[in-house]
Amino acid sequence: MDYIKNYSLEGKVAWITGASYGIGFAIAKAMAGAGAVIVFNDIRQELVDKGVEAYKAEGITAHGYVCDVTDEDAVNQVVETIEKEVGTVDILVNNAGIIKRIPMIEMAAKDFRQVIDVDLNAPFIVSKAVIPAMIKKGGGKIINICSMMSEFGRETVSAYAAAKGGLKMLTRNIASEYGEYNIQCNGIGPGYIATPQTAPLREKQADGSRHPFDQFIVSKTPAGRWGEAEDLGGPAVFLASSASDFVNGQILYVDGGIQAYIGKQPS
Ligand code: NAP
Ligand code: GCO
Repeated sequence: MDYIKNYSLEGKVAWITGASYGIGFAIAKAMAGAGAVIVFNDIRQELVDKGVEAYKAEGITAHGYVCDVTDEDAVNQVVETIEKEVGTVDILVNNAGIIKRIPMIEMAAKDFRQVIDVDLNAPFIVSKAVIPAMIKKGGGKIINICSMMSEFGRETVSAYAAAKGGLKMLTRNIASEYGEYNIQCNGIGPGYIATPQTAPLREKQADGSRHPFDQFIVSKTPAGRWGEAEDLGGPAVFLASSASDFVNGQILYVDGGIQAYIGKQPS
């Protein structure tokens, strides 16, 4: 039997939120490579247009929509449009996310709320919008992009850690509540990945030396490097495919081993 077929996404519609670039873009590329039809959204038309071009450069005809994932009416509208223009969403990747690195006692409540809104409320809104059609269709896959901050805290990321910790439990609750409808909901917990979101943590210092956080992460990661967005493609295809039909409510950490390692003694 051709076992690799279990990893095929042929004929599936995959919606990766906020996937004009970064991790979402890499996951969409991998899913397209496994046969999925790609749908993505971003907040601004120019970013959607840029994203469509970027996918085209990879030989992918992606369907792009302008949609702020925190806006429930806009999300419900775009789901209706996707279902008309592309088809029922079989695979949802709640990828869109923001971070604000501010010491907690200096953080304005509105900033805290905005991070929670994008990183936790939006996955609730988008999942709620696609689950009814998944139930009608006989099943579906939801993948929430969690984080190491679903498990750990660190200075200046209180809102983000609270959101990603909540997203871990939302993942488990969707798995619990909708597993009987053949819907599997799992999370991917990336380690430290080289994308625009983490660019400030890798910026060269004035004297040309590496950012202290860059050195810290590399010394804490057995793989001895930052992750690339492409490192997440394979795990995402696995969780989107029938090869993972009995995997539910799990967070798959893709972190180069950072959570297993005490860290290299500073030289
Ligand atoms: P990124 O480069 O900042 O990309 C985030 C994407 O989300 C952008 O396309 C952004 O669009 C979109 N987005 C933000 N707010 C949105 C909204 N309200 N509606 C629609 N789209 C929105 O981040 P990334 O590094 O690729 O991260 C992607 C996901 O992985 C996030 O959930 C992040 O928390 C998570 N993650 C990242 C890392 C890492 O090390 N990079 C590690 C663990 C988890 P705009 O450009 O229009 O804002
Ligand atoms: C930070 C980073 C991390 C990564 C990621 C780690 O400031 O600590 O942005 O939060 O984005 O979430 O898994």
